[in-house]
Amino acid sequence: MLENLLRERGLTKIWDSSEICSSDEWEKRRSEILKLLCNEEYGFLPCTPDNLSFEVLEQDNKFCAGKVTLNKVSITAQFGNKRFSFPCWTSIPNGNKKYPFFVFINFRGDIPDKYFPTEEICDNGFAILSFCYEDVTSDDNNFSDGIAGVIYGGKDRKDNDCGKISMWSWAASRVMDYAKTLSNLDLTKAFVVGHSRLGKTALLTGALDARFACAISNDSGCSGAAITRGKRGEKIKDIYNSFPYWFCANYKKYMDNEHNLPFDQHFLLAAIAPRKVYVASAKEDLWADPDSEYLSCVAASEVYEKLGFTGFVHPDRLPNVGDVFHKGNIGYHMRDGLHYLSREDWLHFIAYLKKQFKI
Ligand code: GTR
Repeated sequence: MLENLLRERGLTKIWDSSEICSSDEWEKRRSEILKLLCNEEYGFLPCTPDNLSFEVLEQDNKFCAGKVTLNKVSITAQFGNKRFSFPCWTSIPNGNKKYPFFVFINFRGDIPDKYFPTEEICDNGFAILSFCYEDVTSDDNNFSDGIAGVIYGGKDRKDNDCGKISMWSWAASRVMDYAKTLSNLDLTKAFVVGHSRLGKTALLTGALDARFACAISNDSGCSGAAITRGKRGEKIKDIYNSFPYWFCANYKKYMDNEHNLPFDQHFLLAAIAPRKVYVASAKEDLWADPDSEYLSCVAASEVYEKLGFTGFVHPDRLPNVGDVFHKGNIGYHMRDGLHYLSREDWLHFIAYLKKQFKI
């Protein structure tokens, strides 16, 4: 059944050959895919800073009844004679271990937050490093503030120059740079997470930055996890008209013209392979289109299988509320309810990671 649905959508193949591929061959194809995604959709990321520095601004080692240390840290990137700083918060359990950790791209800096059950995450043995996306650059057409000001400095944005999603993703990688300086984190178990526009950002981060062992997108929808061709709810035309600054200028060519995209969003999921990717959907999030998010997982599975790994383990039907598919390198659940990053979503992410990484 699903094979027919994918055929009807007219998806572009990720990998022409039907044969198993070596990891070198895949890395070559993967870098072509990343170039395509940056060139046509998100824009190329800001250049690497000449220098990075970190400063702990505040510390509370009695957070969560004394179980967790919460630090506020300033991350500063130096580009020639320009500097840019943004705050990040680290919540790390107080035990004597190396903790697996989330890099969480959030809408707010608050801890805890409605999208962010800090104590429960830490009680489950995970640390969490979070930042507020608008501390990196504003969520609007202003390209003169934050990191955007450093990159563009008053210049116009054109063609494949980065949009805001790329900049938020750049910041998530800088948080990973900071994580590398901490001795109580397990760097082999780093997971990037985001919801909605920040779920799109988490997927791009996982695709571009191989230090993340899993990228988790919650309700990321259009230009995130969801297949664009044949998608219901939000389409490229809607998203580009409302949020042109999230993307590069080239993306507007595909408004009402999805069939000419030289890829579809399953390429973004597959670009994370052989590392893991997780897609979470909510039944009533029709603007995101849960069926299209699911079909993307089905289509991306091809790459894992050709690499000799388990891809997406799922039945041959569309998803239902309560489905939890945690057996493969592509993890998935669909819960009831609306567009939201709920505690229920976090508990599924945690269960998947515990199972897959033997945490
Ligand atoms: C919507 C947008 C979606 C989604 C959402 C969000 O308005 O159309 O693609 O990203 O915003 O980020 O909350």
